[in-house]
Amino acid sequence: MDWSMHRRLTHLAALLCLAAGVAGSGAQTSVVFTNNFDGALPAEIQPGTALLTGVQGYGGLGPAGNQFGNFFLRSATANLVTLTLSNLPPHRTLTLAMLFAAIDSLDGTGTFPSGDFLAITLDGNLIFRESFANATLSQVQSYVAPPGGELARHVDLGFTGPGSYYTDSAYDFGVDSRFQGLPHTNSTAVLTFQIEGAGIQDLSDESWAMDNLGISAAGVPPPVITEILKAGANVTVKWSAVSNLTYRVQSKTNLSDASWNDLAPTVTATSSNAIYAEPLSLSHRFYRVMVLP
Ligand SMILES: [Ca+2]
Ligand SMILES: [Ca+2]
Ligand SMILES: [Ca+2]
Repeated sequence: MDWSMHRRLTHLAALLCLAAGVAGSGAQTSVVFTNNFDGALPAEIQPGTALLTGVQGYGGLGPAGNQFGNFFLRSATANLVTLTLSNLPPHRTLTLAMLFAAIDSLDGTGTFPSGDFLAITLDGNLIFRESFANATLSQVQSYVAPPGGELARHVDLGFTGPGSYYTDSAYDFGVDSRFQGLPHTNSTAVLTFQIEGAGIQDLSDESWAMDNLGISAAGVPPPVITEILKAGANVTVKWSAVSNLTYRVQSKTNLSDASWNDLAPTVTATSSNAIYAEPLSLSHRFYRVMVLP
């Protein structure tokens, strides 16, 4: 080993420590969509026949900072509401939060007029399908809310009624773990919401609404450099990665250099480790890796 190579390896060893030292931050969570339905509908929502509607007696239901208010998106049963998201940041899971209004005489599980199931899909995969019942106490509702999830049950909150078959219920899906940490990595996501089944009736008989809809993305661990080696005529940089995510490697010759150089090409990971090689002759000594959106 000549002197210059010794110096290089000394620097590479020092860098390995540096990279491990700065990589301790945890996975990040970011809100990628939120809407309280109090203004014009955003382009991401395709409502079908659903309409922005005053919340009536639902107003104020919910925990502080997450209450039904002003308007929500009210839908007839059978109508499909679609949320289409694009340009999502790198992520491994999505979490859905919303306030759900079960309005008037939804009839739960059974044969007509029963058969009123809220179905939610993510990229065509069913992630939730449960029935909701308001009309009589003997009807079967399959949905069981977790603690804090039921905001009202069999209460007159407006729309058709009061009383008889037309009482109403309200739920906070944001506290239900079933909507948290949904596996997802694509940069686009399509969510659909629909009450379907054998029990579909008209808007004056039964309906539903959503308020304070939010989607957050989480779970991208920061890349951690695990190895920097001289391999033949190259220096190789290896790091922990997530399949299908794209990474950029940067380098600088001296740590005191003002800026990092973008190395080309970027690397799209195909496994839990990714690797980049550059010729030794470029004399870079310090490397870092970032995940690209
Ligand atoms: Ca609202
Ligand atoms: Ca009602
Ligand atoms: Ca029904």
